[in-house]
Amino acid sequence: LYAADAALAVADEASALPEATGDARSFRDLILAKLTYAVGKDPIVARDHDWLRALSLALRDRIVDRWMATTRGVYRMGGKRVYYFSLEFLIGRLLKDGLNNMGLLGTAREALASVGVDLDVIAELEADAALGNGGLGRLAACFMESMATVGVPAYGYGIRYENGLFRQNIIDGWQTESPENWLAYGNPWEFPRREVAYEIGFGGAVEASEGWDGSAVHAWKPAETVLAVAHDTPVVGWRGLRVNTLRLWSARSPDPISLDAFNAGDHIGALTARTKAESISRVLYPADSTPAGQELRLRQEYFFTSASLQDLVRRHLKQHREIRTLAQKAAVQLNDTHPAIAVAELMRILIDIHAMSWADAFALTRDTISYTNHTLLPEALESWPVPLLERLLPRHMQIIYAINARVLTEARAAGATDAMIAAVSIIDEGHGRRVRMGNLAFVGSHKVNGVSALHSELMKETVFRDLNTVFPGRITNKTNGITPRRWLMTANPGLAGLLRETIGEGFLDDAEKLVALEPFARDPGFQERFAAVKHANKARLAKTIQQTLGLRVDPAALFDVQVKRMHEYKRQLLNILETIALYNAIRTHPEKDWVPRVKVFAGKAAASYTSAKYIIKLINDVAKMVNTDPAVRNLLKVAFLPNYNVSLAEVIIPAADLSEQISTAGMEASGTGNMKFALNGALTIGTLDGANVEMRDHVGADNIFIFGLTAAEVEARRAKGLNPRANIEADPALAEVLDAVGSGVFSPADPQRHRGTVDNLTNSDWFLVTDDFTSYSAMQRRIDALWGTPAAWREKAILNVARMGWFSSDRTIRDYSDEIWGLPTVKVG
Ligand code: CJB
Repeated sequence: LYAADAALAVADEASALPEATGDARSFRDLILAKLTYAVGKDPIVARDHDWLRALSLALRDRIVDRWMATTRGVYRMGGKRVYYFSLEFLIGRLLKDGLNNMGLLGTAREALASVGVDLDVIAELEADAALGNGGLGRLAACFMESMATVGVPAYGYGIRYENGLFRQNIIDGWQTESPENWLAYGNPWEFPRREVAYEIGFGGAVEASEGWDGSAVHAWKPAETVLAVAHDTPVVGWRGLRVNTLRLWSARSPDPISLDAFNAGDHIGALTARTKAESISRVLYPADSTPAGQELRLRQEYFFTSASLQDLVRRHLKQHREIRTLAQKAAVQLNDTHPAIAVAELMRILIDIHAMSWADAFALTRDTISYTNHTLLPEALESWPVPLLERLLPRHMQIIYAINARVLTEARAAGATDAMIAAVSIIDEGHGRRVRMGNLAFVGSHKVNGVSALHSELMKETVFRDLNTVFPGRITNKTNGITPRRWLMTANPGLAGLLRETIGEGFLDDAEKLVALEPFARDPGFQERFAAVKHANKARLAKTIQQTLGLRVDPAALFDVQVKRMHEYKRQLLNILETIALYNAIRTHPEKDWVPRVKVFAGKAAASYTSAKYIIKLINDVAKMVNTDPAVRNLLKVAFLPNYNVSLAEVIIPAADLSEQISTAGMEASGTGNMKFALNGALTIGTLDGANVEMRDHVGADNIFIFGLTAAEVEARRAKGLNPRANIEADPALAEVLDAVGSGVFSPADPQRHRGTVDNLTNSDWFLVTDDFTSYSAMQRRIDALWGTPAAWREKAILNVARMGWFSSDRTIRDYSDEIWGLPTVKVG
């Protein structure tokens, strides 16, 4: 091979390069062949990006072999497939995860070393695929990996956004947004399938006629058509045993250009229709828990839902010939309400295209679909104005009315009162007639799940109280999980290596085997090694902080971390206010034995979310003052790292000592960051919210720091009327902090800057920051005390790692398979 010879010549010259052996040698040859023939570069002049592409393509070849074997096997078995419908897949980088799952990490490292390339250096160049906003999107990515791991034949269906989540820049402490461009260097993982394209209609009218038996037949004649073109990415499971498909749709115009307009000299106008069509898959909506409310968003939702349903129905008919068996062969999981229009679209396909009766079609739809709810926040419950739906999807609006009429009849028969009828109705008559997508998803599903035990119970009492009465037993819980391949093995190779040496390899295949670590929790020798791994991870994060912020932090300090989307209910504000209280205390009592802390924050605010942006600014204002104040003598540092994403999370999480999970109880549906931190040996300070509750049950109440009001207490206080002024009066430290912030101590150039934030806390405080401040602060001081006894701290940290196995997304997927999808799973390893 010419390329190999050339590279070897290079290697010869640099005689210090190690020789590759065995598998590494053949993998090196594959990489060199890719570099030469697919990238078109001579190894002598290849740059890091070229090596990255060559390596990715080499790995992809190996994955594709398994992919085809899996796909063929699934077809031959003729069993059920899962279709995970999600508007978001926050997958991040794929190279290291793919290498790890294929067992090629060491091989690739050696192969590259033999040609003078450092795997870690080129891996950093891979774009971070941010096709999601936060937890919901990352959950979908973890689920895809776990489905491949536990042997659930699955397709993920979503949108191939050309621009993922915006880049966050911090300029003078303020967040600004710029477009993200993950496809700039191409995407080595995807296979465009130009031949797999579906027509997606919008607008127009419905023509009704009489069928052969006198029944009404409806034909929708859309005014506009857009093409959905498939792009497939293989998703490889642990040990490379099975590979599933992530199929993302890209929008194309059926008419790329209006030649008449072009020839008439209107060169821009000739492209208008195309631009409009393609705008559907242009950009991910930067909305997290707040509805975008734009027509384009509804178009995106229908676009990917319709394409996905058309695709799976086609696959089903091709293999099984008979539409009536759909629910036996296909389970459609709706990730939040974003694809809820699937209920009406599947009904349309079954009735209008396959001529099914209403009753049969509805039974089949319900048996096929299930729905996951991710939030109780009222502003996040999607609803669309009836006139908009009528205009954009006229046939679907008819179907929704018809579904609703039957649901309301059913509800009446079950004894529903007028108030209950109003609550279960798909149409909200109270706010200018809107279609409630949550209710549509609920009535069209056989199971509706929440994402933690607490959240699922609250669903029954709040958003879906009356629907739960009319359809008892439909709501179920599936506590979220995280994939330990990405969040332990590849993000924290130091810890994974130590665990392998200590308890063997069993935990790699079954995370619950991490319990074997328990006997080592108090072992001084093991504690030392465990602490050394943590220290190395902290040194790495310290380097990142130095490089991005020019701030020096000491890896020996307590690293106290809150990273997640910026949201008032997540209460980054509580954290920074307590940080200020600590700052004040250090200044007042410099003689005390303070524990050195580094406060790390990262997270994006939705572009339109003003109060969240002010919280970012406040954190940065505080950082500026604290970090340069000689009086604090390095006892406190504050770092806000810009542009939080999956790759940054992989650096931050393994380096944390303390994980902040401090949402107002009852408001965080589950959280998944909380699980990632604990699995990596951080202790949690948190409220009894979301999955924190179950984490406490698993790790033990002694090994987690729970403070603050419970969900029931929060509700009671809100019902009685909040009284932030009384809270502030009762805690002088809090009063001092609010005085300082409100009067501009941290913003001397603009003293009024944070007045609004303080006024809001003083006058309303919907998120109960002032109610929980005192207990939060007290808990932080207890944490300081524990830090002073390293053996006790380490014991708890090790027990967290040992007991977090249950939170593997493999367990979550097994639960979905058993209780919602009706599918078998396999043991790994
Ligand atoms: N979640 O990320 C989002 N976006 C939303 O619009 C609504 C909810 C989050 O989903 C995660 C996965 O279930 C949860 O862990 C998290 O609590 C929730 O906020």
